Amino acid sequence: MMNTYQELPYSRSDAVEDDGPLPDILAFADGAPVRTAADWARRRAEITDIILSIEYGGMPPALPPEATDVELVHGPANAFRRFEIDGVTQDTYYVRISEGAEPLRFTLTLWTPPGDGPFPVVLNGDGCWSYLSDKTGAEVLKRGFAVAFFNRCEVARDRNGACDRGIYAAFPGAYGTLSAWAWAYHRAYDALLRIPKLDPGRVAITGHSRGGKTVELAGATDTRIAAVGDNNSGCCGFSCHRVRGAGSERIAAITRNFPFWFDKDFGRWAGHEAGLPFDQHFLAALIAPRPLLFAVAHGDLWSNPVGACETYRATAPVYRLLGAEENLGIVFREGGHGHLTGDWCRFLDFIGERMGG
Ligand code: GTR
Repeated sequence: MMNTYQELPYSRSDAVEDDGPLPDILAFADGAPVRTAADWARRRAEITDIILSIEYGGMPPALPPEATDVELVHGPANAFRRFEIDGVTQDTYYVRISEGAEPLRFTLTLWTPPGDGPFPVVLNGDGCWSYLSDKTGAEVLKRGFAVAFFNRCEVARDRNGACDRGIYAAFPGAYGTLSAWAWAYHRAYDALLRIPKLDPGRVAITGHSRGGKTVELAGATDTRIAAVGDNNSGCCGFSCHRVRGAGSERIAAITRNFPFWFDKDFGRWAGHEAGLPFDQHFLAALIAPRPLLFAVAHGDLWSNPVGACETYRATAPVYRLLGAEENLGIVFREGGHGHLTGDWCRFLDFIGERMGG
């Protein structure tokens, strides 16, 4: 199911705007080549600093798992009888983070398949739009995964000028909201550690659009996350800044409409993409060698399918260096922007093959 380099449906010549070569990911900032996995570990640290500071405004403080606690507020309830899957339980938890200047809490719901586990988990934080449909949940459960979901906007609002609330009141800082949401995934992971029957070594995360940008960043900044499914993330997610197909979003538009998602100075790069010391392959490569799937819709021009192919091509050498080329995937479907049950199923097939389900 995974497209290989040769099968990608778009080439660079499909771009309507091309700002030139991408920064070489397998060369250190001083030009020295990255040849081995040990070299990559050092290059990885360099790349993390570059992209986090310029694009996302850094991250909120890293916390030890003990700083996050869970309280069961409802459950277990028997769910999913109508899908003829017997024995699925639904539990609802408050997740509390205690170490900040203000208390912080969000709600996490968990569906667990029948049996003793330990179960692999798919975690999704896009509840601000809609929680997972039962139809999608049934597909996840049938494949033997537990599914956990929450609303990332309970941690950081998706609004301009909300920088004194939620996480920003608990942990003041200059990080953008995408970083705050990524951090929420890390705390949700800490919460899962407290819940029996789950396998902490097999937690995959998936999200859509701005939620896709979020899961890439969350996977890039926490190696405990076993796999990432980036659905239609586009600009500042899986799509290359320098190579843009017709109708693509650019840094100028995204930083005008959503300045609070990013470092406060990121908008300065609008129109100066050629000079950026990174491109989005830097973010994707931070997930290597763990499984990473880009899900692209041909009709979602705003998310720049041509640029997604470029990011894929530019990330592949890192996966190759680490002997995990099969773990970088890209899939395409007809139609427009959306996180459809079919998109979930393709991600589940991808991770099922790679981390078991
Ligand atoms: C758009 C934004 C995109 C994408 C999308 C979404 O308005 O420009 O980058 O994030 O929202 O999240 O649905």
